[in-house]
Order: sequence, then structure tokens, then C-alpha cells
Amino acid sequence: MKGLYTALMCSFDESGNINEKGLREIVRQNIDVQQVDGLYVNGSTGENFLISKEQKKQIFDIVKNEAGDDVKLIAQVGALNLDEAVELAKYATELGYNAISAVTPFYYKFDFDEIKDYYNTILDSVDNNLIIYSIPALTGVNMNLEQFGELFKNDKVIGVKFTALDFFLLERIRHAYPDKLIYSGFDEMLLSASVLNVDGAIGSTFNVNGQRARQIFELAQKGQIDEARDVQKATNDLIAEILDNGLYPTIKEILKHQGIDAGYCRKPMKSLNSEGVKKAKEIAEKHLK
Ligand code: HMN
Repeated sequence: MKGLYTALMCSFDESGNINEKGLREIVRQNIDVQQVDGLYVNGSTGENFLISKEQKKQIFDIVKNEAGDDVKLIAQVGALNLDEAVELAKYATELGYNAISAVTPFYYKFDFDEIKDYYNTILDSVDNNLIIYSIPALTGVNMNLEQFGELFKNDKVIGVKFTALDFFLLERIRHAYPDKLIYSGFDEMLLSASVLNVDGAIGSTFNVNGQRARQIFELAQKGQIDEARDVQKATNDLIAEILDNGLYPTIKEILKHQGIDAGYCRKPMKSLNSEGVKKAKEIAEKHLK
């Protein structure tokens, strides 16, 4: 399960329905062109928290059907409704997803026992392994080293997607739990995370910049830090402009510019105005030639 995973975008039509053709094209682009090792399905980038349970299942179906066994698949099933999370975990497992992942439960201030119960409840219901999805900036949930260790006591918790700025904690987790998988979550910090010996990365910008992500990761593994830093610089020049123009809509516009039917974002996320669309094209031309 090591390696680089795209946090998969989903294509929606203007009314917010899944655009199956577009989603299949995004899957193929990631497998055939970006050549990532796997896909992280229904994460933040997939606008998972804006869609219905039935749409989540439909996306799991389409992606598995398109990807087959070409790459590894991780299904993000985390939801505040624990019954839904369990149902999705079972669903994705039956479809053949290689692992599941679940965001830490958010919005209410759950204490750690509640968080632990959430993960164990999901895992008790399926014969599959789980990757914790930790993204404190969006969830407000900050777990410490000991709490990660508590969750890791369940053998089916095989790792963590670490989307956080706290690299002291990342280093501590790496050394305390060498057998658990750590995936770097912030694409703009991939080199720094790779130097700390993460096992892989999961990123939204890999939809359009996956090849550079691989270069950074592999150069760092070989100890070619100067070269890796150059590629991270080129990557961050791209990411800075994408963030400035609006993360998910800009990635979709770049994909469209490359001939992929990436569609619209789900409301309340807004789509780009004509100036934003123009800017997205310029970004693609400038950084992804
Ligand atoms: C997901 O769940 O879709 C991703 O794994 C999330 C991923 O960590 C991205 N984070 C967010 O979108 C919040 C990053 O790839 C991020 O988009 C990128 O580093 C730009 O900041």
C-alpha cells in the first residue's frame, strides 16, 4: 500500500449530479498519464462532505469499474453518521477496495474515547484495513502521539494520512511506529515529509501534477535532495497559483484544459468566473507544459 495516491476529483454536472463519463476520464488520466500508484476516493478533494450516501456509493462503483486492478484503491468512508460510515466501509470492501480510510469525526467536540470507538466500530464491521485521515485544519481534531498509538493498537489500523503542519509530531510518529504507513497530505510539503521517511503521499494536485510528485518522492528517497528541492519549487510555484485562484475549481479547469470532462464543483462550492477560468488556463500553460 506504499506509494503515491491521487486524492481523486469527481466530475459533477451543473445540477450537482455525478458525470460518469467525466469521472472515468479523471480516473484514466491519473492512472495512464500521472501514473500514480493508487487513488484515494471520496476524500475532501472528491467533495465527499457535499454529496449523498447514494452518490458516494455510485462513485465507489464507477471508480472500481474503471480502475479495475490497475492501481490500489482506498475508500474514504468517514461520516458523522456512524451507521453510514459502517455501511460505506462494507460497500467499498465488497467492491474490492484495498483499504478504507476515515476522517476523524468532526463538528461536535468528541473526546478521544469517542474517536476511538468510532474507528473500532467501523473496523469491527469489515474485513479490511483502515488508514486514519487526520486533517486538523478542517476538522479541529488534533491528536497527540499517545492517541495515535492508542488507535494503532488495533492491528487493522495500518496507518495515517497526515495532513497537518506539525512535522515534529510527524517525526515522532515515524520513529515510534515504524511499521505503520504514513502518507503525507500536503503536496506543497512533500519533500519535507519524504525526508522524514513517509511511506507515500495522498494529494489533490496529483490529479494534474502527479508526475512531479513522483520525482520529488523518489529523488528524496535516493538522497538527491538538491534535485528534489528544484522539483518541489516548480511544484509550489504551481500550487501557490492554484490556491490563489481557488483549489478544487482550478484543478477542474486545468483538467478541462487538458481535454478531460471534469465538470463543476458541488454547491455551495462555487465555480470559477470567466476571469478565474482564464487564469486557470494560464496556470496550465505556464506550469504544466
Ligand atoms: C483528500 O482527502 O482529498 C486529500 O487527501 C486532501 C489532501 O491532503 C489535500 N488537502 C486538501 O485539499 C484540504 C492536499 O492535497 C491539498 O489540497 C494540497 O496540498 C494543496 O494545499
